[in-house]
Amino acid sequence: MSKYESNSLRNVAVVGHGGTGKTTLCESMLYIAGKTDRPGRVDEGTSTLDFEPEEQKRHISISAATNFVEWEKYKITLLDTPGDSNFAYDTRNCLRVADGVIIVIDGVGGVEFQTEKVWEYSDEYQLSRIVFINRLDRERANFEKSVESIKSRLGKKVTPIFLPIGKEDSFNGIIDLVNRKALIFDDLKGSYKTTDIPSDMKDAVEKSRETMVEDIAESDEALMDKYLNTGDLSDTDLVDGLRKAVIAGAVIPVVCGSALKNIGIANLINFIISTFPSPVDRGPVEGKKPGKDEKEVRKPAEADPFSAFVFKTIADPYAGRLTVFRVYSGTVKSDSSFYNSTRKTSERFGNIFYLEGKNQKPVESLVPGDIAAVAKLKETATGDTVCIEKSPIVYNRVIPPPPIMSFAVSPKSRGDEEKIVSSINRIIEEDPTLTFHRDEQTREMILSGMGQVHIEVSVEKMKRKFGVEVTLKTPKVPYKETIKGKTNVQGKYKKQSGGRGQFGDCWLDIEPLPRGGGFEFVDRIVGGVIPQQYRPAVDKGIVEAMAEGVLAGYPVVDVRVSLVDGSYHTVDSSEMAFKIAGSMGFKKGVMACQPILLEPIVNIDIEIPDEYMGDVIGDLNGRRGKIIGMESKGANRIIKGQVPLAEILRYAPDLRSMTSGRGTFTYEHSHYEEVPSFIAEKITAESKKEQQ
Ligand SMILES: Nc1nc2c(ncn2[C@@H]2O[C@H](COP(=O)(O)OP(=O)(O)OP(=O)(O)O)[C@@H](O)[C@H]2O)c(=O)[nH]1
Ligand SMILES: [Mg+2]
Repeated sequence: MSKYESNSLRNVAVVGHGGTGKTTLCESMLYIAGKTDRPGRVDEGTSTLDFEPEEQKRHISISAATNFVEWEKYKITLLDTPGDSNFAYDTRNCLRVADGVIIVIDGVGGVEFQTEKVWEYSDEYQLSRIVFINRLDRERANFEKSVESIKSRLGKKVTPIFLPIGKEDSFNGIIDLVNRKALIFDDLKGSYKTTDIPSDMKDAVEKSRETMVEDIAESDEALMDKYLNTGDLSDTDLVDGLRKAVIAGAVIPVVCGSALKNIGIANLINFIISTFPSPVDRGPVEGKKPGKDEKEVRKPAEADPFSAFVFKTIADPYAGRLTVFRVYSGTVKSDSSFYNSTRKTSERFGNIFYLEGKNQKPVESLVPGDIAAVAKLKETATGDTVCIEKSPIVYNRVIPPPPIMSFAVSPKSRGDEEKIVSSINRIIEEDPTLTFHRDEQTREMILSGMGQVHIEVSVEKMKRKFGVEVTLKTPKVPYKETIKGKTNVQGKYKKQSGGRGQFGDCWLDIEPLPRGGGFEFVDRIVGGVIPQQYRPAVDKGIVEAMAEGVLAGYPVVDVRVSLVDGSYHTVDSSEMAFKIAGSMGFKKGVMACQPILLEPIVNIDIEIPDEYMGDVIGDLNGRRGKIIGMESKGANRIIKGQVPLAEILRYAPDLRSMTSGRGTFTYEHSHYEEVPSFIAEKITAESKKEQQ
């Protein structure tokens, strides 16, 4: 039996802009709930949640981490997510399985761009939220301004439930508007004394309370009637009404505190329990029958067949793979067999445990809503559903965003290529936003991801976990070559010096094809001037010559070559001789056809707030980009354009700094276009240098 009932579970994702104090807030909750002896500190590397060396080195969260606190009969599972947009996929997966979300806002910075993003994600999953205005002890922190920024940028449904007492350095308590109590925190341990409301705050408190009561009353007709009749609501009405309103998404309460000074934390924990839905409150969840479009529903009940969703995978060099999942229905015990309905395979569950940061706490069985992990599953990956084979269901996964930045990776020590491939594959297991392929043309191993930090961190992880060191380089651009003119050319190969000679002779018509036309070989020989058996050899010789163009050694494309004439020798002619003749003729002919360089052009969609339009468009012009269209998306603009790949190899960090991190973009290959001659000259010269 699980120690908990589904009713007493709260699954809470802690999200927000980078550095707003999410991890510190979780550490503070762990400390206040008596789980740790002292609060873990991100900056000192003692956080139980930012436990990975890559996080400790940078003092940021890179990977979502899980821990839980017990409070009375409740178990609150905390999903501490990274704020950096490089790692937003992990954050989204946590939101996918959470029942409530705490949006942490910095009391100095107010709403920032990543706050808007996590707000959107929370809308997408229809999650109940609480906004926590943190870091109110900092200089220039301003509660009222922060609330204003939430109202203007995120929506009007927010209503303060706590007010801060004191400012900046002297911020030392909160007022609970529901019961009109002032709580003064006089040490850093989170303990507090309850006092009367300071006299200079009485008016402000009454005003804020009235707004809060109105907001809560408006969410429910019965409450509204009561409010209109009596002019107030009882504490119980407020608490119950608030819970309903938060679960329905009609009200978003704003609370405040200081995670670093443990102010307002116990109150936040109480508030989570009293307002956030349990898995049971969230009700049945929808999925599909495997491979079909038919709906399938599961209730958060132990009697329903077991189903769970995998939202995270951790590659551990020693313990193997760790799979983190949320149970949606039914129960599961350690040491049982299960069915992966996404991959249609069976998996054996060994020991199940709760995660406590990097530590694991074994648990015998789980109930609906529980979040837990299991080691050593063979095939199950992030986004998969596991369930009972007899009653299969597949839940929607979070689609990984397409990569936006690539690097060429090469081993630091020779002979490590094999190891690179296997360790990259293991890192990809835990992070599907990384992709890896070998470029056929440039022969480089390309690692792509969400930005520079993402790739750098992944490479550090590879070194730490699997002992492989690589160097990162900007990838080569897969240029191609083609021709603009036509010619008729002879390719002749003749070697007659005693014994059997070599003789092949062909006349070729070479002409350009439209972009994307590839290569066409046309046999127009009449009267058998070249016998049938030698003609395919000419084709082969040309294809070989096309692999390395005459300008800069890039593959030649978009040409048609017609074999129109030639001659042969009854004894000395061979396939080999005609192959060489074809290749010679082609190389010579291309020189006479105005060879040019082609470069890949990508379609790019850039989403930015309006105020950056001028800068971003100007910059795009500087990158030889063309703007094709413009669209609006909420308060943002989407610029649709085309730009040479060579110009956006480092666009991810550039756009980030141009827009203070608020711009995002995606791109995909579109087509090839001629490289302007002043650039082509440089590329040709460089490639000649390299070839030497
Ligand atoms: N003054 C003050 N500093 C705080 C408070 N909460 C967090 N910090 C500091 O803010 C910095 C960032 O805190 P984190 O907890 O790492 O923030 P985060 O939101 O988890 O950051 P990411 O996970 O990287 O997005 C650290 O230096 C914390 O010590 C607070 O209430 N007051
Ligand atoms: Mg963090």
